[in-house]
Amino acid sequence: MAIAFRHVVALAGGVGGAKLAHGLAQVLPAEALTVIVNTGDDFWHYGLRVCPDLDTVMYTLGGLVDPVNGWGVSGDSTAALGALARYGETPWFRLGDQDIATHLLRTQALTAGERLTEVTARLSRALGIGPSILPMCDAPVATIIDTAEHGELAFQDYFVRHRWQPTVRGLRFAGAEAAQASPEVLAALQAADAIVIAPSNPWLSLAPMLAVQPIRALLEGHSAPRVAVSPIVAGRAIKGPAAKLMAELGYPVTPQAIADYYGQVICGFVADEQDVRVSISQPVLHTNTVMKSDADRAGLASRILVWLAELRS
Ligand code: FO1
Repeated sequence: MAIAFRHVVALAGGVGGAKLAHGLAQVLPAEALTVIVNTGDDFWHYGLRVCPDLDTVMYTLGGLVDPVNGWGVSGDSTAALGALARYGETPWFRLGDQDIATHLLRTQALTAGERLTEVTARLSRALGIGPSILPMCDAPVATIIDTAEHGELAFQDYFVRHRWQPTVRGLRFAGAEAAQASPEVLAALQAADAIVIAPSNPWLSLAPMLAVQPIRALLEGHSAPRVAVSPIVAGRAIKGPAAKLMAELGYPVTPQAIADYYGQVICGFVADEQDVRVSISQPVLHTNTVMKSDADRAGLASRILVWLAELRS
């Protein structure tokens, strides 16, 4: 496929975002792709700085990711967790032994004063990854979930410890008001000639990014074509709590509600072919968005790029 773009920026959260980023990486030259990743789910765990969405994107583009979970390293052992249990700990967050190496190096670098952007670039390069992977910002931002049952929960407490079962009443992004997009994120967005919002959870993965100054304003005023891919297909989330959370926050569980939520951030919307009957007010591309194989990822990425080129002209 002849690629009509010099610099595509993808905004991604966890597993769904990483799959589309991998599709784009298969069809674009490495220097033509930057993936900006949510860090609102980052947290400190046993003294280590863990950045699950960043690592999910890094392991996916590096060909290391666990194909069943979609996160963590394929074939990883859990000896460290077993050793923690020997001390009476109840490890609720499954950190694999190889994964811990990433957190050790990142924590060491951050403690020595390196920026998260810099250490992420170094780790990605070491894994042989060509496209740029950028955290949304260098300052810590923490997604906090207000739940009916437990009040406010830190993101991973809600997502993993409570298996996203508590009822969500609201969300906030602690630290976002003081955080600024990094110079690398600003440069990537300014140079972008096409922007793709991956089928990540709009409230949990994209909203933290849009809360970091000046990402929303840059997107809303951007001259490049900008599309979002629906994480909701036929009334259900492909993975994770998107459908449940939308219902709890009072939204209809439809692709239209997602498109409305993004508003001026996008100028086109990609909905699944199963949702052809759903009315969507933006220009819409109906296609298969369910990515079961590497070929599905590349196929979806190609179709989106072709459509972006049409939107531009
Ligand atoms: N998700 C789980 O559901 N359970 C886990 O124990 C878990 C561990 C984990 C370790 C490293 C990592 O990079 C991701 C991990 N995830 C786990 C996924 C992660 O919590 C979520 O996918 C994201 O934070 C939401 O996008």
